[in-house]
Amino acid sequence: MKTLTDERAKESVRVCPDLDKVSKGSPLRVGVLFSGGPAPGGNNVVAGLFDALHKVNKESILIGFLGGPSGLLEEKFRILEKFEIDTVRNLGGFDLLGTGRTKITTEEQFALTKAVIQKLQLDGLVIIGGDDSNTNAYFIHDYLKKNEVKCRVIGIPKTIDGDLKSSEVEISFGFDTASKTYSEIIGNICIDAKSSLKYWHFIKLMGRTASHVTLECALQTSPNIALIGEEISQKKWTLKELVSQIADCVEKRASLGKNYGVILIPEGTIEFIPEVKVLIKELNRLIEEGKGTSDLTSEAKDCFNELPKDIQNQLLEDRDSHGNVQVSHIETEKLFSRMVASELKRRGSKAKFNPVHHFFGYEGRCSFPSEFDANYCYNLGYNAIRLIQSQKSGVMSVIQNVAKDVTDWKPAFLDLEKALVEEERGGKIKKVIAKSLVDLGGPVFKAFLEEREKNRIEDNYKRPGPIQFSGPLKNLITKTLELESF
Ligand code: FBP
Repeated sequence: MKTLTDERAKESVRVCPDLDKVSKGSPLRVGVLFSGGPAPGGNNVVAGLFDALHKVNKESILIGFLGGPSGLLEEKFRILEKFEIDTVRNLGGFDLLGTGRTKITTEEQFALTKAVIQKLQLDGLVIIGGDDSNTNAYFIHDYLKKNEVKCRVIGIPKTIDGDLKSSEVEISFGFDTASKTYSEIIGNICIDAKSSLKYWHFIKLMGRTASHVTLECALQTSPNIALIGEEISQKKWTLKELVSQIADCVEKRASLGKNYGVILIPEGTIEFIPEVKVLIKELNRLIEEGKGTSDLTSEAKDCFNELPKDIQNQLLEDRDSHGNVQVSHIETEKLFSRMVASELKRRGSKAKFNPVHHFFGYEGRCSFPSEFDANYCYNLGYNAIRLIQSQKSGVMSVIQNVAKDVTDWKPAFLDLEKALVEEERGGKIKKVIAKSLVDLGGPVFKAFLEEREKNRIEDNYKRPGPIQFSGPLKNLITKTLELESF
């Protein structure tokens, strides 16, 4: 029986004209690893690497490290063969190799990395990851350079969060597919809300810090409310103020006979609310020092005590490898709906309020990559080999002009050292690649503002439908990329 999966894997991708010119040369040995959360298109980066390597020389070898950066440290790897890559082309998932969040930071880890690279005689190492992983790529490059190891280190911009971008890097891969995947489901929920007429849908969306995914989904679907973390931070809206804004909308709609609605909440919201931000910062420090909530300052304690018990417990859960709260584990959608219910009760409101909760995150990270991500990722991988061939190291593989047709795409690179800025991390000043947050003066947020007020009251819901792989709409790009590029 034919399956969509098998058929999709057989489809060809498009390479931009400048990349077709990979020159023949001696065989190369290149290692690759995934780092951080999965994002649709990773397999096509690997396929691009593999095909370009074999175009350089049929004897070239691509080595995949298993389980993320720890695979490199622990020498867990596999030589990748054409037959297995052919089964995953154009398909989502990082399961070909697995991924992980280990960071290579200590002298011992750098020395181990160097030893493994030398043992495997690698000409190049490709790190497919987000801002932290690309920061790590720079420091691995720096260590190898100082130790005169001739292995080129190349980063690939990955994250569904869309926060690894700049004037040089127009978009991270995975954002296009993930936001379209969520938008399809949100659009369906909007229409269900308008059909069933009785539910308020509180939808939390992934995006560790930045609200790009929520903003894109809001433009695609026109929900009644979409919170944008960056705006909350700029306007210093408190939790109470936000709850009050939502309760106002619920009451206003109820007065028009609409006891339903849809609200989008970026998972990072919690860390943008000023008093919760202070609380989280204090909790992070206390947890690191092995202390408890009794040591919170009175301001932080007040905020903590206002939160429902389960949210309090979630805030006390284990931190990620960078010492951060794992925002994807905090049920912000429930926090808001409960506080709105209490606020409506406090006001003696007659509005009928039946909340339903959703979290869309993991289900968007391994979906079939859109036509955009499939092509983009393949070109990023292909370009990485060209960069290794031209002796570039400590750079990110970049493809520019991507809002246009593939024939107009331009391969380039970003010097990672130039992208580093100093930031406080875990109480220390560190050089990192900064996350790109939503620009409140930018065209995307402005487009959102144009619709915001009327969407609160009117039902302007849009349903973008599923991602298309053929036909006239297969090359649709995100509104974010469209608005930022023209
Ligand atoms: P990356 O930045 O590594 O691409 O990961 C992004 C992300 O999907 C966030 O949206 C989310 O908060 C986080 O990963 C979840 O991480 P985990 O997979 O460790 O639960």
